[in-house]
Amino acid sequence: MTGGPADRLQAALEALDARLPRPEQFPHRARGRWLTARAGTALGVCFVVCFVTGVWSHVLQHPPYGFVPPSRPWWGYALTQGVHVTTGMASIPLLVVKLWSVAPRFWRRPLLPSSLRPTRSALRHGIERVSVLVLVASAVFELVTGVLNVAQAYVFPFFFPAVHFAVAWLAVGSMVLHLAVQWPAIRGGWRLREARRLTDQARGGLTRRGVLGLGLVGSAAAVLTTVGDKIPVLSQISVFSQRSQRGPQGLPVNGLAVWAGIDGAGLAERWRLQLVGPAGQVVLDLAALQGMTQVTVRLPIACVEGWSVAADWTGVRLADLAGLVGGGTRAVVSSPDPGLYGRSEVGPAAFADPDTLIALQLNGEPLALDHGFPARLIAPHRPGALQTKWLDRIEVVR
Ligand SMILES: Nc1nc2c(c(=O)[nH]1)N[C@H]1C(S)=C(S)[C@@H](COP(=O)(O)O)O[C@H]1N2
Ligand SMILES: [Mo]
Repeated sequence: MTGGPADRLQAALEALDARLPRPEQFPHRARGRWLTARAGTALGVCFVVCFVTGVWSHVLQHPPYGFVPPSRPWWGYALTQGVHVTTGMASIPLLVVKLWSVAPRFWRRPLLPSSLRPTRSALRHGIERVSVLVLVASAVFELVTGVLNVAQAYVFPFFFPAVHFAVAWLAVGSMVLHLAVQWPAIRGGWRLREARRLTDQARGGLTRRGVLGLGLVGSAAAVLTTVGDKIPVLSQISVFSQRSQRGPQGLPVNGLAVWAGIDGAGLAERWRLQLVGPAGQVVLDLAALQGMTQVTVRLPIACVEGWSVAADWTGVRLADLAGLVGGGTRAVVSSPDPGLYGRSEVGPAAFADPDTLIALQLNGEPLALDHGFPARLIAPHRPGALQTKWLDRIEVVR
């Protein structure tokens, strides 16, 4: 009899293995490749669309060096971000069904390394398990942080956009790996037509069609209950999206004046806009801006949270103002708001766009204080976060 530490460890592992559950202990007639392949494909399609629109949204909000964000089509950001948030919401019930359908497989053997000497197949098995773990963890992380952000519950101890973006690559990378490994099983699952033989325990309960239907109906419900924040006719049934009509002048507010330290008392008289450009500096008061050519455009505020609401904006073209200080190709606009969105850059396409305004009015009235009184930026195809409010300085760059 050998009683070395290696043997004792081996015996302990085997004992533990015998006590842990096995996949066969969780039978259900709906579980199996038929359901997994279909729920997984629907989830995969949602995830890919969500990823692509998310990357585009990220690049528009944080343009990498040398990239010029296009200013057309004017509805581009509202569409991409609307699709991003909607496909994310649609993914949640599909992910629940997909995980339910494969969950017992977590207990597949070998669960623990059966020997201390790793074999090639044990290694392959281990890598596959770790990649599934990364996929599930990153997918759940993306959906949870996304929902919290949309709900404006900023509970994260990290900068949401950077982390949500980084983890998305982890999710997509492990999804590609997962697809490659599971490709035969997915194809097999789609080809399965005839009913499988059922074990006695597995009878009863929902059929696989029933569970898949539940996932798809849940997905449609998730979309319908949230999409009203960008499609006004659906706002009545979209109980989870009451953001569409809140706020003064029929427009939701993101970033209150009090948070930004903006005091409205006597602001109209006190306020000055400092314009700096290649030809020098000009300081304008509100009357001077109102005396310039006024233009009205209809453009949405399209927030990263997925809501978008269009409005009529009236003000002075950025290019006209830039002309007062020698013109240029781009600008940095800023406000006294010390927060993250207190300033933004206007790239060459937006700078030259005739619809890019320093808006003084919203829907025919002077801007409400919370919408950026006395002056804010409004530009086409621009993330809401970059439609900077309470401007007091514009720096024109050649
Ligand atoms: N100075 C400043 N501008 C800002 C913000 C802010 O917090 N401070 N919030 C931004 C965000 S995230 C959005 S979605 C829009 C919302 O504009 P609204 O409040 O007029 O709807 O303003 C943007 N401009
Ligand atoms: Mo926003």
